[in-house]
Amino acid sequence: MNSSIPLRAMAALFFFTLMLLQVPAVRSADSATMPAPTDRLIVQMREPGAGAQLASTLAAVAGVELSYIRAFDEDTHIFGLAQALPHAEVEALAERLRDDPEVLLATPDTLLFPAFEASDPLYQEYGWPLWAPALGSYGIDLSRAWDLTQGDPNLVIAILDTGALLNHEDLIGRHLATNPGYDMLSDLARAGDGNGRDPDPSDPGDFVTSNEAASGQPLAGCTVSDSSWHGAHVAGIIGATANNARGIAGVNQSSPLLYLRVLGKCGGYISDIADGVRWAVGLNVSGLPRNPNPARVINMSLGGSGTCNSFLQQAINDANNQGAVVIAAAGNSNQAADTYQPANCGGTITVAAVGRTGWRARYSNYGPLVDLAAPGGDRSVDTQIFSTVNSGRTVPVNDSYSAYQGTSMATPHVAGVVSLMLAVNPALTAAEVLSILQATATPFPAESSCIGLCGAGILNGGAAVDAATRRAYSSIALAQLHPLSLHFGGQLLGTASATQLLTLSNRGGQPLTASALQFSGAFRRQGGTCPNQFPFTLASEMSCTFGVIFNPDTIGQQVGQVLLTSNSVASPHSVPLSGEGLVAAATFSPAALSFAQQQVGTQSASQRITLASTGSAPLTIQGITISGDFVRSGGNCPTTFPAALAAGQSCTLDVRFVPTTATRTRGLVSLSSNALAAAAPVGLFGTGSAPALGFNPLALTFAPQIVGTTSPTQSITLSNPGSAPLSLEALSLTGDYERVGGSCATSFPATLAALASCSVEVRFVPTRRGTQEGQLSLFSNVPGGPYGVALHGNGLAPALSLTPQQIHFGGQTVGSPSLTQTLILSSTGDVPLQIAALTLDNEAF
Ligand SMILES: [Ca+2]
Ligand SMILES: [Ca+2]
Ligand SMILES: [Ca+2]
Repeated sequence: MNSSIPLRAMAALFFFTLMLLQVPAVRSADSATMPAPTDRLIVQMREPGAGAQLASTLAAVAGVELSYIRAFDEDTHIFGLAQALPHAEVEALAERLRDDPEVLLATPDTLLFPAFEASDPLYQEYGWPLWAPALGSYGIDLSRAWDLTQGDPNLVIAILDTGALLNHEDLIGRHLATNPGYDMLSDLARAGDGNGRDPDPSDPGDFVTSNEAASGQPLAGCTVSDSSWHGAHVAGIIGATANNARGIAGVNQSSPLLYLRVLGKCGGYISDIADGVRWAVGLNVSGLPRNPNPARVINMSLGGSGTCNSFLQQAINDANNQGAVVIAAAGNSNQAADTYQPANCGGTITVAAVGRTGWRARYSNYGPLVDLAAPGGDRSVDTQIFSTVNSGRTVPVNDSYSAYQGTSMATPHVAGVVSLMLAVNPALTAAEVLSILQATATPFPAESSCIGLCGAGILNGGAAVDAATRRAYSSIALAQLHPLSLHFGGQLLGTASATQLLTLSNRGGQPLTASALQFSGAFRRQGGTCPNQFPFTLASEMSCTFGVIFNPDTIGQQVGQVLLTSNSVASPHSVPLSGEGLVAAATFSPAALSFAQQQVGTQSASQRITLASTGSAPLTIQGITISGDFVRSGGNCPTTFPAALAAGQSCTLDVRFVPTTATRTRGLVSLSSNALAAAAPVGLFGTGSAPALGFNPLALTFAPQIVGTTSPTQSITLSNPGSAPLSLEALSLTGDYERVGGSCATSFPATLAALASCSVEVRFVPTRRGTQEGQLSLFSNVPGGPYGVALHGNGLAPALSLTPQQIHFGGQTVGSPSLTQTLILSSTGDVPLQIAALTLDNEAF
């Protein structure tokens, strides 16, 4: 083996020189590049027989050492060379073998490779390949196709590639649980999973390390690279789960994916690929159990230079004869596809790649062998094609997504659409599929670099599936209800949803007679353009609409269906209906609030109530009322109505107690809303408190008192029989009365506690005679004041009167006395008159 090391290295060098310089092929005038070097030959003998004994015989014919690898068929065998040789040399050996009369056919067992170019995952918008074609964006109009079918669960799609990521989040469950496919790699070094062929097609990674590619190693001369996850990327384009809020959407949502692992590290042998084709369609492959789930669609996003290998061609013919449609990548070498296999094999639909703009992707092969083009991405003008991969650079690590470009990415778009065409019209042959694809293709935009070079146009999935449907149903009536289901979302109990339209179309060639439309569940018809009376007839290609509303009467998820009975094939047609009955509900917490005793006319501190919207529908609040001696003081609940509180949300109400009476009082916080059951109001409790004022006695009478003298003191008791402190603001006395003491405050303001009392000592100091009224007044916080005590007293004083007021004596002789006249002095006062002196102020009297 040591002697082969330099030869291997030289062979690899030779291969890459040819690739880089684009040297014309030795044997084929119209082949611009050479297939990769190989170390294997496929030889078909004229008679069946054990191949192992043929090795030495054929080695003598070929003039080189040959080892027996395995049986390809009962008459066909794979032989190994001592080292990989350039394709031309292996072809020369094959030609020598073909000259042997025992040999029917001999070819190099060429290596083929994934037809893609990976790149950094830079993508802002990656959905364009599936969108409807529009100026400047040439997608495949998948939504139109999906109106007709999302795939047939009984139709199998085979993917011949690097293997599967069976548990990728966007691919899990998309293969048959009992049959994920097969690992066809027979070469241990390329397989990388520790064995040869096995029933697990999982992709362990197709990375090539520098050690593996080193001189003398089995993969000597291979390009050192990270794992591509190419097979998973292709599988995602065909069948990644849509509408799962993850990753991407594949073209087909129902048909199982069957993985044939035929490419490993540094490509895969044509013999393994041909076996993969045969196994995929349920044909016998030497040494393997038969595939119990034959595929109708085969995707081959792979290839390599060279004319179509006859063994591969035979396998493709066999697959076609089994009814399978084979779709192959045109190749990425920017040259005519007739130099690239299996694109140049008969019985394949060969797919070139366009970028978003509908121009040929700069790498895409082209030419007369190309049947049509499909989105493959072109990083020089668009975002490439985004699909399912793994983040591992060698072995699998985490689910991931990445944007690749290539005819590898264009091909699965076609394979996916073909699977949808066969879902609506299983009778189509491969030739009919191709003719429909070409007839319905979107024309290349004006001046596109693809015109005349990339087949009939750009894949139009919507038009192709539609045409496949029409072809199937030209002689019958075919009712189609669109959309495939109606979802109404949440709807408040007892209310009707907005109307959604269901379109009835007659896709068949004969008149459709609709005889009944029945609803189940909380759904019913509401208008639409279809007649109200049944039966009615719809001509071919005509459509009308039924309006549908959801009017729930029970809470929670609800399903129903609309069932159309007609003369259509597959009648009755049903459309699932779904919706959720929602209810608004509200609760207050806590159930009651108790406030501390609060003085009348003052306000308490706030206490908080929480209002929660506990139903499944938004709570519409019509109002929040608070009764009794309570007021709202804040919180974030709405203050203007109506207002909405989303389901699950809550808000707060702050409430104060503002008593108006000194009693225990009760109030309520109540809600007016759309809640099905009214929220229990919150009880509010509090006791008002107030001061009171009492006097004892209520009036005070003093004994008569001589003016200018001071009476004995009398006591007035002032009491607060209330429940709040009494504020004493001032105490005043009017009249001839004065305060001389007592326990009540003497400076103001002052406070008299609830249930306390004090005294005021008062005396009477009359300044004049007679009745003297006075008042003790108390100014306080008791409403309606001031209140007071009336004071009564009587001032006493002496008085006199003289009668008459004047005395006249008349003329009188000097020296002689007059007659006596009498002057009467009377004591007219309240007390005895004390006479201190009586004087006359003229000596003549
Ligand atoms: Ca294996
Ligand atoms: Ca395996
Ligand atoms: Ca998805």
